Amino acid sequence: MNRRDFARLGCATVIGAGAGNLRPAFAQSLALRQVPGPPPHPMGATLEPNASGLAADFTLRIAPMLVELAPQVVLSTIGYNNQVPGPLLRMREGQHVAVEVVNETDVPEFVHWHGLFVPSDVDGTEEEGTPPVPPHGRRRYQFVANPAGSRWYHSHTEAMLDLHRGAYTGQFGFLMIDSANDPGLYDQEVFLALREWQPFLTTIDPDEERPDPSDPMPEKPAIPDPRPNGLEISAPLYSINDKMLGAGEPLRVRSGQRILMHLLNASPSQIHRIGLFGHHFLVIALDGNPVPTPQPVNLIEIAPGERVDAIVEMNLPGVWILGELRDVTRRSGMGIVVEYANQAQPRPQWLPPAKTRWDYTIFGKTIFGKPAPHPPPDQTIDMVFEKVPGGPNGINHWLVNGKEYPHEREFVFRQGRRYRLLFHNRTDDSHPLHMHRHLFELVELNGKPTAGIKKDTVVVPAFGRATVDLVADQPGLTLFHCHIQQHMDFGFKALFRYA
Ligand SMILES: [Cu+2]
Repeated sequence: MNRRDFARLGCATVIGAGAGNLRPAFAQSLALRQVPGPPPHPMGATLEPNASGLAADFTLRIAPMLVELAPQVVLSTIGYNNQVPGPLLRMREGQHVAVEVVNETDVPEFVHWHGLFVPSDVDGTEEEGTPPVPPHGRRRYQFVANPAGSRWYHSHTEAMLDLHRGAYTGQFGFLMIDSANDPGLYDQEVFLALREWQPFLTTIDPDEERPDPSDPMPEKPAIPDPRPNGLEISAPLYSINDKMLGAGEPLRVRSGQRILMHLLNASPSQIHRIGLFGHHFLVIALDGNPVPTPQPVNLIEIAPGERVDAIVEMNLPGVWILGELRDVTRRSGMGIVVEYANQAQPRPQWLPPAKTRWDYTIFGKTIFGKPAPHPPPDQTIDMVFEKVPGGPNGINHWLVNGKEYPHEREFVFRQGRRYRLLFHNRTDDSHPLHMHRHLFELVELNGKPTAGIKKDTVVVPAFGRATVDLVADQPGLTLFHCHIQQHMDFGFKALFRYA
């Protein structure tokens, strides 16, 4: 069975009832900030901060809901405030924020504030000791909004084999921390979350293109692992925000406009590549952090957990599809129509962008053509990642330095010290590695040096190597993991402690 057959199979299982009664959560609201103007309302029901001292600034209600991906394609999931993505939480840098979370489900939940510098007991993970939001209970998360940039929030609950929990649900949303220094050189601001739906287990690797054999693979073993691959997660349905390609409102633009796109991969499993024929994405920030050297690219690769902020200049009038490069993924929903004003021909066109490789290092800081130097680290920590193909239950299991989570005292930070982490990916998959509560700076990727790129999630390619620097300045338990939910659940995580 090929992937297209899977797509058909998946569609057949979708419940089709009730579509007529559902209001699309996005109703005509993708055209956002016109400059000058009020703050944007990309999620329809943006919650504005409340000035009162005692009331929460935001309230998130976790409850079962239906999401209408397209007419006759209605899924049952769990979401925040009955919308997918959840409400845009917009705040100012340095603002004290209280988020009241009400859990209307039967299971404990955790809300993680991805990319924020928050204490362990607020960060929203069981491993770091954050108390859960109890079933049919509530819990208030209070923190200072920091650092500025494109952040997001999502469920951090363990799912294991229950594909209706954690990142497999609709529990995710954008969280924007506005800096006072935002020059705002754009005409519209849009929020685009990439999503997979209806996950299922398969031995077919749903991953993006296979590694290019010409890629450096510094961690490739001399003798390949002969064990057959175990079960991984795939998906038959895709969307951008809550709509499959063609089912939602188009992104309406005018010639000459500059559109600021906030891209988020809120998917549980897959890396996605997005293109828009004839247009360039000027990448200005990665994971919400401004890059030293913004560069135009013709495609964006974005892994689960990552964000890319890019400005697209609208200079090729027509009706286009902004979408996933893989035909099956785009046709199964991952795309949005971009419509210039006054077009006679409304049929959207997809043409693949010129094929280029996504490379973080081109956005780095250079001095006389060379990457800026890094201060020497106080300590280097090697982290080796391995796969146990088809382990217990036929699921792949994952090892960090030879063992599955938990690790007792392997990873210890001392306050104020500078660490260099060397990620050795000895597996045939790419992994988006996420460090909680800290930012790190990319130092090297497969032997290619770079500087000045601050991220919280980095993709280490198959059999590849990445080096990052981090200053231990956020005391408290700190979770590190692969952002692919199944990998995290089956061993691919580690807890850093402060001495
Ligand atoms: Cu992984």
